[in-house]
Amino acid sequence: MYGGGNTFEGIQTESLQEDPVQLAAFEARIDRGEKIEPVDWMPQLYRKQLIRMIEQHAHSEIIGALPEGTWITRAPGFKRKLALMAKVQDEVGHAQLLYSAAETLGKSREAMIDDLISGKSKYSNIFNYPAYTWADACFISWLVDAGAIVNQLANAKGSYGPYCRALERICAEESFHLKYGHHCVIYLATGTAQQRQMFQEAINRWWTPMMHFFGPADKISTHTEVLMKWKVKMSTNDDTRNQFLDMYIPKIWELGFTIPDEKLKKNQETGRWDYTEPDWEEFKRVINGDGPCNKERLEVRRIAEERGRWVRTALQSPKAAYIMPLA
Ligand code: FAQ
Repeated sequence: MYGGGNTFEGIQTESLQEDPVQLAAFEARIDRGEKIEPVDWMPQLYRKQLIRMIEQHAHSEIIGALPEGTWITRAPGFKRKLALMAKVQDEVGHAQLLYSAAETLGKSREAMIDDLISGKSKYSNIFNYPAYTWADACFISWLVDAGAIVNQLANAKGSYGPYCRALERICAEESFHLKYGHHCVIYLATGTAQQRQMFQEAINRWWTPMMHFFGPADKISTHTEVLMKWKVKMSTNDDTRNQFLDMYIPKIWELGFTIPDEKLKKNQETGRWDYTEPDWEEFKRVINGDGPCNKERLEVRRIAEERGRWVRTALQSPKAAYIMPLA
């Protein structure tokens, strides 16, 4: 098992006591493909796992806005600036939808943000890497969004109503991001030798984090089994990774770029992709706070939280609106 055993917040995942009659009725509803709503009975572990996963997803959207956000002022041309600004705004909007979905399960938004800033909660590994060049920003808009869509389209058919509805809306917006990202990459791919080289270097930098993005290999994943049983996760990490490779490797190769993995090829017998197992020790370090940009990302969030406090206070108290600072 990955991450130190089958515990969740100190609770043995397999020993939570539930009323067997209620549990059986709940599982029958899941098997029939019904949606579970906030007012419905649900096992404690289902609730906890959903909070963990939706909260991590929300944090990923809000932190995910940062590497691309730094490119808004430097994007090449007015139209690219406008499009990127809209995309970054969308990502922050996705976080709002997801925090609202997680709140229906009983954890407050403030508690979630506190856990993000203190490092208690995780967020996607991939946003802890720097976007050095415009081509890095294009890689994120095309391929990271593509990976997110593969994962989210599957999970939108899952069992928890508020999360699935949020994912449907998010996927619709992500599809525009994907088109935008693809357009940016085609432009580089059909540009000068230097532009092509820039994107090739971005692929080389981002390939390992991209392989990590779908989560640890199934044989070392902690939560997949229970999440699949209760249809929170609709595809295992390896299956989602494979689906992404199936859809996007041909597109990358078609543009004449290479992937920095000599073992990467479609295995005709298994119908799946063979690849070099990405370094899971690096993954573990990055998701636990020791990636190239973790400290910077959380510091930006902490400052934003601090600077925005007076706005939240003002919104909660109409009187405070009259004593807001001017700057
Ligand atoms: N990064 O047992 P599993 C986006 C952790 S949205 C960091 O396999 P699980 C949009 C995991 O939490 C991107 N940590 O976990 C966008 C657990 O640790 P814990 C986010 C990861 O939950 C695009 C441990 O490893 N998408 O990109 C990662 O069954 C462009 C064991 O792993 C979602 O969150 C990771 N990649 O499967 C924004 C989708 N993978 O909690 C801006 C919803 C695993 O025990 C620009 N989430 N860990 O301490 C999921 O589908 C699942 O949670 C997985 C992980 C598949 C991410």
